[in-house]
Amino acid sequence: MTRVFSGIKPTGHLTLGNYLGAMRQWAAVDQHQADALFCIVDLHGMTVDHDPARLRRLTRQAATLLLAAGLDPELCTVFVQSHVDEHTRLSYLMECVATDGEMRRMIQYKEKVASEAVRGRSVRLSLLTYPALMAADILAYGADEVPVGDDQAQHVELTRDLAVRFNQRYGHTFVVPKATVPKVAARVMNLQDPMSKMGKSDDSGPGVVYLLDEPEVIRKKIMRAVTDSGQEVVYDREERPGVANLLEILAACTGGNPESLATVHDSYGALKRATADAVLDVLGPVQARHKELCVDPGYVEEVLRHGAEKARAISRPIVDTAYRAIGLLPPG
Ligand code: AQP
Repeated sequence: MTRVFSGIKPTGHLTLGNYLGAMRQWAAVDQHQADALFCIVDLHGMTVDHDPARLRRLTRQAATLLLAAGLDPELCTVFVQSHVDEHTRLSYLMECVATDGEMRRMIQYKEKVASEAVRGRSVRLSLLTYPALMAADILAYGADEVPVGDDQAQHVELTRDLAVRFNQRYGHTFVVPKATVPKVAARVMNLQDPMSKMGKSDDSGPGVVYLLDEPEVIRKKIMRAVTDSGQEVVYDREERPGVANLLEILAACTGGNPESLATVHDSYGALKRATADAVLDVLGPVQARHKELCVDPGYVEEVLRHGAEKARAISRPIVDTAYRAIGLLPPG
C-alpha cells in the first residue's frame, strides 16, 4: 500500500489555503487510499520568533482542526512531530548529507531572510536547516508520496535529492518520495494581495480567511477582496489575479472549474457572493465539528498519544537502519 506523509506547521491559525490546498485532500482521498500519516510539525514552528504558550495552543488547535476536517484516527495516523524523537535523530543525518548551498537556495528561506533584513533582523539558524528536518520527517516513514501545496514542492524535491544521495553513498535505506500537488487550489492567494500566498502567519488579517473565523467575518473578507477596475468576469491569472483567485476558490469549493465558472457570474459582486456562500458551505461543518471536539480535549490528546506510538513504531527501525548505514556504532 502506498504510504503518504504530510505535515502542517502550527505557526498561526489555520487558513482556507491550508484547508483547500492540503487538509481536504488528506481527509477525502489520502486517508482512504493510502497508509497515511499526518503530523503537526511543531518543531518547524520554532524556526521563527515564537511564543511558547501560543505554540502549544496552536499545536492543540491544529490537531483538533485536522480531526474536525475529517481525519479519522481509525483510518490514518495523526500525531505531533516533537512526540517522536526519530525526526530530530534523522534530521542531523540529513544535515550531514546536504550542503549549505542547497539550503540557502530554498525560496522560502530566501524570502524570509529578505523580509527580515528589511527590518534589520537576522533569522534563526533553524530556518536555514528547516529542509533537513522536513526531509527527515518524510524519509523516516518511508513515504512514497507527500501531498503538499505547490509552495512546498521545492522542499520535497530536495528531500528526493538527499534520499538518493544517502542511498548511493551508504546503501539503499530510504524510499525516494514524490510530491503530489492538488489540481485545484494548489495555491490560494491572499484576498488583499493576490500576488502573495494566503499564509497563516501573514500580518494582513483581512486578506486571510481563517478556518475559525466567524461566518460574517468570512463573508466580509471575501466581499472586500481586491479585484481590479474591470467589469467582466474572466479567468486570467496574469492580468486579473484577484478575480482568478476568487474563481479558483469557488471552483475548489464547488468542484467546478474556474474557466466555466467565469461565464456563469456576470459581475464581481455576484462572483464574490457565490464565493462567500461556497466557502461558508464548506467550512460550516468543519467549524461545527471543531466546537464539538473542544468539549472533549481528552479525546484529542488520546488520538495524539496513540498516533505518536504508531509513528514511532514505523520510524524507529528506518532511522536505526540509517544510523547503522552511515557508520554510527549501535549501542551495545
Ligand atoms: N495558500 C495556500 N494554498 C494552498 N495550499 C496551502 N498550504 C498552505 N498555504 C496554502 C498547504 O498547507 C499545507 C500545510 O502548510 P504549512 O502550514 O506546513 O506551511 P506553509 O505552506 O508555510 O503554510 P503557511 O500558512 O504559509 O504558513 P506560514 O505563514 O507560517 O509560512 C502544505 O501542504 C501547504 O502547501
